[in-house]
Formats: sequence, C-alpha cells, structure tokens
Amino acid sequence: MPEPNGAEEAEVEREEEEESGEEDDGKEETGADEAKDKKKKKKRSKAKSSLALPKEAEAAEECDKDAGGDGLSSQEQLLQILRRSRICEESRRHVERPHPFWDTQPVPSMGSEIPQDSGPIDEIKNPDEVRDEPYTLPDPFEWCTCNIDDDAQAQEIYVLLSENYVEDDDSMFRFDYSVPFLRWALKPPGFLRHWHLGVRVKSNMKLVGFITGIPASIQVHGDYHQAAEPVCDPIIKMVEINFLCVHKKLRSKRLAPVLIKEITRRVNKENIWQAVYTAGVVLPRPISECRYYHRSLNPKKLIEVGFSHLGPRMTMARTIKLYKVPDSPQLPGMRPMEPRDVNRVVELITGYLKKFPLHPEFNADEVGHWMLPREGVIYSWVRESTSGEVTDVCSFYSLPSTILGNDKYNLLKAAYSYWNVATTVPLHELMYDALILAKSKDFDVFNALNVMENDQFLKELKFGIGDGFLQYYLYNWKCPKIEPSGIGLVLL
Ligand code: MYA
Repeated sequence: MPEPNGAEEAEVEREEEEESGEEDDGKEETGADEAKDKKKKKKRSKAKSSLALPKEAEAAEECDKDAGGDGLSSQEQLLQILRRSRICEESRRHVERPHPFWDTQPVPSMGSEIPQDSGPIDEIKNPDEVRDEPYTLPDPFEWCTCNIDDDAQAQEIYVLLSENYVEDDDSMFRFDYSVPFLRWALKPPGFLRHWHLGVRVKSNMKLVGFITGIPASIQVHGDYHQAAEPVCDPIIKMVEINFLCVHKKLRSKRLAPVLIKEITRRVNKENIWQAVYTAGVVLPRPISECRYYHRSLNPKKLIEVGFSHLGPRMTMARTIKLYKVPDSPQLPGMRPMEPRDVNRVVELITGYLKKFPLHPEFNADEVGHWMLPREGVIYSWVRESTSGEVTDVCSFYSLPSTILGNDKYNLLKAAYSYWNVATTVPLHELMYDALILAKSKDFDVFNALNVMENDQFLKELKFGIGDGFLQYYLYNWKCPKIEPSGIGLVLL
C-alpha cells in the first residue's frame, strides 16, 4: 500500500483547489469559509489515507496517530488492526532462529559481525573435488533437467509456477510468469541447460520442484580494494539463482535444501563458487534489504481487487484523476529500442551501473538479450536526439499476478522497473514517460524497488511504499552491507 508523501498531498490539494466547484460527491459543497477550511483539512487527511492500501506497511507513527479510532468505520478499524499486526511481523523479521540447512552453508549467520572486507567464505576449491553424483532425493522423486524450449516442458514449468510460486502474505496474488518470459529469463547468452533443474514424481513424472541458475558477471565492492591482499578478481563469475519452487502439497519436507545443494553442485562443477539471489523471506544473511513501491495506473481495478484501498474520505473520481497520465510520452525523441541501439545502450547502462557497489557487468550480447523489446515480456525505449544520438534509456518488464478469489478479474498486469539511465533529463522525467508507456500498454500498476537512484522518482511520481520487502543475498561471499541505493542489480 502506498504510503502518502508530500508530492501526493500537494497534488491532491492542488486538485482540490482546482476542483472547488466540482461535484464528484455533492455532499462536500459548502459556501462558508470556515466550512471550507475544515473541508481542506479533511481533504488533506483523505489524501493521506486514500493512497494507503492494506497490503502495504504503514509507519508505526502513522498507525499510532490513527489509533484513536474516533468516527472510523468498522472497515477502517479492521485495517488499522491489520496494519499494526504487520508492524509486529516486521519487527519479528530479524529475530535469530536456528536454520538447520542455512547454518551448514557458506553464508554469514544472522548474529555474526558485519565484515569490513570482502571475499569468499569457503576456501577456493577445484571442480574435480566436487562430487560427481547428484544429491539423493527422497525415494518417490527423481531429478530432471528441464528443456524450456520444449513446449510441453515449458508448459509443465508454467503450471508448477503459476500454481505454486510466490504469493503475497495475504494470498491474494500469485506471480504468473508467462512461457515467453521464462524463456527470456532462463536463456541469456551462455545459459546452461542443466542449471534448469526439476524434480519429478517417479510414478507419474509430474513436475513438483524447480530451481534455476543463469550465469552472470557481478561486481561487488566491499572494501575489496582496501584489503591487504586482493583475494580474487573484483568482477566475479556468479550464478543468479531464481524460481525455487516446491509444489504446495510437498512443502516443509526439506526438499528445498536438496534442490539448493544440487544446483550448487552443478554450478560448482562449472568452476563457479558464488551466487546472487533475492527472496522475500529473511534468511542468513541479507547484504541488502530493499522495498517495493507501487504506482497505480488503473486505480479503479487495483481498488476493486483489493490491491489498493480507497481512502475513507477519497472518492473514486478523485483517485482516478490523481493517477491519470497523458496518452503519449512527453519527452521528444522517445522510441522503442532497436538492435542498432545495442552498442550505445551498453555504454549507457554499463557506465551508469558502475556507481553502484553491487552491479552486473554486461556485454553487447547480454544487453541485446536483456533489453531488446519482446511483446508481453520486456519493453525498452530510448530517447534519440535530433542529431541521432541515443541519450537516455528506460525499460520495464511484464510480470502479471493471478488475482486469487476475485469474481471480476483474474489477472493483475504489473510492469516492473528495470534498467533506466537518464543523461539529458532528470530521472523522474524519463520515468514519467515509462509510466505513460506502461499505461498505454494497459498495465494496471508500475512497480519499482528503492534500488539504484529510484528514490529520485518514487516520490515525485506518486509511488506508494509497498508491504513487500526484497532481500538481496550472496552465497559464499562476505562483504559489508549495501544500502538499497547501492544496489545496481534487478533480478527477475
Ligand atoms: S526466491 C523464491 C522462493 N520461492 C517461493 O517463495 C515460492 C513459494 N514457496 C515454495 O515453493 C517453498 O516454500 C520453498 C521452500 C521452495 C521456497 N530461499 O523444503 P523446505 C529454506 C532459500 O522444508 P518449503 C528464489 O527463488 C528455509 O529457511 N531458502 O521448505 C531464490 C529452510 O532452511 P533452514 C529458503 O517451504 C532462491 C528450508 O528452506 C527459501 O517446502 C534462492 C526449508 O526447506 C528461499 N526462498 O520450500 C535459493 N524459503 O531450516 C538459495 C525457505 O535452514 C540459492 N527456505 O531455515 C543459494 C545459492 C545456490 C547456488 C550456489 C552456487 C555457488
């Protein structure tokens, strides 16, 4: 749920002034000055709560302020209770608990001191020292390598994930990665088929478990250069781990640790010893904790499906107006990225990413793969100057979620901010066009993490903070913590 910010309040207030004669709820029309003043005050608080969705955490302060409950409807009171219990959940996030699996892995334990320097946790090994036999699965199951190019197998993966992958805390939405998206996500240059690992039930061959790795070159700062003896090249060949999934009926049976150990074995066999991954859950131990922000593009639908809530004193008409964006990009020269732009986009992106302590290194093939537009998957626009130079680039990917248990809608169309570089305009102006383009492609919401320099546009463009956290992790690499603004990496 977006928490209100100054920009939004100002915006609503400005609109209120413009609208003082507007009759979108008749009742609020009044002639008396005093009444008008009261109205303004009321509307200010309306603006605050109109953007707050139950799915999103509110600051404790905000909750305390609201806690009086005077004159609140039972729905509002219920929301307050739910919000407070979320704060408790948040404070529990970092409580130390035993981790029978993670405590055996080369990751820092929750309570251990934050290192000042960087380097591997386990001593460097040789792939020959890594066992040749796959890890043993419980008897009813067997390993398989999944071929995402095969339509039938791609469909099996799609079904497993769409029915069992990540849900929000309230089980209202579940990620719905499409087959074309999965092919894009799993087949970057240099991908290895045997890093697309599945678990099947022997008796009927049903796919019930999944985990994937893709190769990536990652630079992690730390105080690496200050270490007395450099331990290895600062650009590290890593694996990005994603799509860990165990069928709902097989949860809590310790299948996930076996999946992780087997993918680790397969990765180590390729002489790769570090991994990067993200998760909503807190595990030993995040290098960074980031937050999701949401920008409504279709507020009516978001409210109808329970993603957002209409503030107690905010009308639908005013909410729709608040989030309305123009029909076409505002910056001259915006056009979809094309293959001829790849080399310039490499320069823009690699130059920009260097400033973040954690970031990937991309070559032209990789930028071509990750950035060239694919309908329904990845959308990238460049800004070309009148002299024909590409100066700015913005992109977002399409990751819808299934809406669980709603009669009217079954799909929430979400765009996720990806790689954005502005050199001729402020970042928020470029991202305003990204919002406009996302709206023109019929997305309901535009999501962004508070990574990179995204703070520069989140407030300005009326994003609200979400209740979703995203932890970033490194496997077998210790280093100092990194602020969200130091994260230059977006995993799908
Ligand atoms: S993040 C997305 C994860 N997927 C989902 O959330 C989908 C819905 N959930 C599920 O499918 C299951 O609940 C999963 C756990 C499969 C997540 N990352 O088998 P269990 C630990 C890592 O009894 P289940 C993504 O894809 C948990 O703390 N570990 O549990 C990145 C406990 O360990 P410990 C996790 O619920 C994945 C153990 O598993 C996660 O049936 C990066 C319990 O196992 C999690 N998200 O299944 C993976 N959730 O007792 C790590 C729970 O110690 C990669 N657990 O606390 C590491 C690098 C590997 C390569 C290295 C190469 C060098």
